[in-house]
This record gives sequence, C-alpha cells and structure tokens, in this order.
Amino acid sequence: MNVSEEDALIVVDMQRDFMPGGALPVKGGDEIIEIVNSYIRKFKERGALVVLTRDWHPTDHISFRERGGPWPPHCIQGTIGAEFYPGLYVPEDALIVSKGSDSEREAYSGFKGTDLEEELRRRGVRRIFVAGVATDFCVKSTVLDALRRGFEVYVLLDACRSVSKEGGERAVEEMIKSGAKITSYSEMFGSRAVQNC
Ligand code: VGL
Ligand code: ZN
Repeated sequence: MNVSEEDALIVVDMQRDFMPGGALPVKGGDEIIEIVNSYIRKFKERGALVVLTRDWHPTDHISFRERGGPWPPHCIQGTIGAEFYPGLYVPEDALIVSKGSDSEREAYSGFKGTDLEEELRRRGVRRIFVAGVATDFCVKSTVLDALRRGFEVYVLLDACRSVSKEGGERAVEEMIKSGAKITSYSEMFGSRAVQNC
C-alpha cells in the first residue's frame, strides 16, 4: 500500500495504566509495542502524520468508580500511569492529542473535545490507520468517529488489543459494518514487522 502525506497513523492510548501492571490493564497490551513502533517508523518514513492519543483525566473524572462510572481511576494527568508506555517510539514531530480532560465528560474517541479533526483537515489527511488500545473502547470510538467525519479508515488489528475477547470481536464487526477496512502489517508492507529501532 502506498502510504503518503495524505495518510495519518493514529496510535490510541499506549499508556502505562493500560498495560499489564497498570491501573486498567488491557491483556497483551505490551505485546503490541514492537509492531506499533514498526508502523510508526514506516508511516514517518513515508511522510505521513503520526498521531498519539492519550487518555488524560482529572482526578475526579466522571468515568471513575467513585463517581458512579465503570472504571478505577486511571491515566490521571501528570501521573506516571498516564505516561506513554516505556519503549513506545514517540517521534519528535508526532501530534499528541489529550482527551478526557473534562471532569464531566467521557471521551473514548480521540476526536471528542479535541482539535484532531481540524489538524487532520489542515494537513490534507484523507485516510487514517488506527492502532492501539482498547479495541472495544477507545479504538472503536475513534474509528467510528473518523468514519462519520468522512475519512477512509483502516484498522490495524495486528496492533490492537481489547479489554475483553467478546467485546473486541463485537467491536470489529461494528467497525466493519460502519465502513472500516481491516489490514495488517504484512499486507501493507509485504514483510513481517521487525524490531530495529
Ligand atoms: C479506555 C477505558 C477507559 C481506552 C479509556 O483507552 O480504551 N478505556 N478509558
Ligand atoms: Zn479513561
């Protein structure tokens, strides 16, 4: 596949709290670091924009259990748990998008309450490729929002992990039904991902 300046890679929420040992671990989240890094290198090489989203909550966020939400506190702004996972390749010119910063609003999608759409349009991006965690929450939500906004969207399933297996499968169905396409590293670049950064 011809990756160019009109493409963007969106890496969703590869933060310590979503990895094993974190506050809200996604099983196998750490296993995708290598392939996520390989995608980042390829997209950068070809002049595409690399976007990294991060969950970036205040201490009293509405999604936390003590406020009646479904989650334990996680990704609190400025804490170690909110940092990008060690070993994640964060290019200097990557666009970092923080979401969920409003105490009163949940924001699974990288588009919600952020300037992501504006930035993508300003740079002439038409296709986006999405990787990261969790397939059944923030990846899905970001993908569906991108489709609604008219972008062509590919989900990089070999570089995604879900909170639950069933949730992940349902999310994939829903994304496909909504118009997303699925691809993989070998399909895009014709070779296996290798670690050499
Ligand atoms: C997420 C649960 C709560 C995610 C964020 O990144 O998928 N999941 N906040
Ligand atoms: Zn969150």
